[in-house]
Amino acid sequence: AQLQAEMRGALTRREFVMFYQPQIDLRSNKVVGGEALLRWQHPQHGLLMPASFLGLAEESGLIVPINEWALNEACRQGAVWEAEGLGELRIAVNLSPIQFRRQGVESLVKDALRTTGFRPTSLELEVTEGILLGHDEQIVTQMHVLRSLGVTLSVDDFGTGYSSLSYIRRFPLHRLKIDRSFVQDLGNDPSALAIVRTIIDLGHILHLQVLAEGVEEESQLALLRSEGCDEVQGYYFSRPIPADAFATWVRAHE
Ligand code: G
Ligand code: G
Ligand code: MN
Ligand code: NA
Repeated sequence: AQLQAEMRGALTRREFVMFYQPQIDLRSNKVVGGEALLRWQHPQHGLLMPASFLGLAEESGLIVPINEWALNEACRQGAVWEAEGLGELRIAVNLSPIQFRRQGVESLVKDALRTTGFRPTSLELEVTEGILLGHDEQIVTQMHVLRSLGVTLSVDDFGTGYSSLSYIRRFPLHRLKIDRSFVQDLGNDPSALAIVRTIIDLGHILHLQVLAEGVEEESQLALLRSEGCDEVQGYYFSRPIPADAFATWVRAHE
């Protein structure tokens, strides 16, 4: 309750920050983007991870203004990096299911792009399988509008939701993000390898790009490469880091 009360003022006190985690293309070995991840710089508790406050934010509805801020901040930062010549980086922003189910996610995104001047084709929105499961016509429509803006859509934590695969065809998606639980078991669990291989094949058959999350070891990277995975992100390359550290990392990686 304490934390929830404090969260109310946290936006105006500018206590939220975005961290970024590099995403690497396995063919070129270049950084192609970054996932924007929310952090709360709490005056007493220090840097808080989403796991410790997102639940509260969703319950209270504060997730809506917080995520609006997160989207705008990520677009603003993306535009700055582009102006600085850091390259055409794609920035991926997580959208909460609540945000997506509300009407007007398109105007939220349009406004963020307009006020920041960020290139729409450089913005990616990550949605969870849960959002897609409703088979909701309104959501399909919203996604088509987002896509018509040039924004891309990816499915986060793929493979962990309910395994109704029919939805994948119905939505204008660009990318599947293999959940890190499968990647972590790659070396020691044959079924994890089978699942990863299946997701990569499925994605490619449906003309989707496939990114593997949570890559921590060289051996995982080698397996993903040989299985034809398109992109990776994980501690092996970098943890999520503050914006200035991310820019430095990208320059050093070139
Ligand atoms: O770093 P990690 O602890 O950063 O993030 C954990 C989870 O928190 C992510 O998988 C993601 O689902 C969620 N998350 C991170 N940033 C955001 C954000 O800006 N908005 C929403 N809705 N979820 C986020
Ligand atoms: O949106 P989502 O669940 O995918 O956010 C990614 C989460 O995964 C964040 O909490 C991020 O900090 C975490 N993460 C990113 N790379 C790794 C990794 O290599 N290992 C582990 N254990 N977690 C990671
Ligand atoms: Mn994500
Ligand atoms: Na994930």
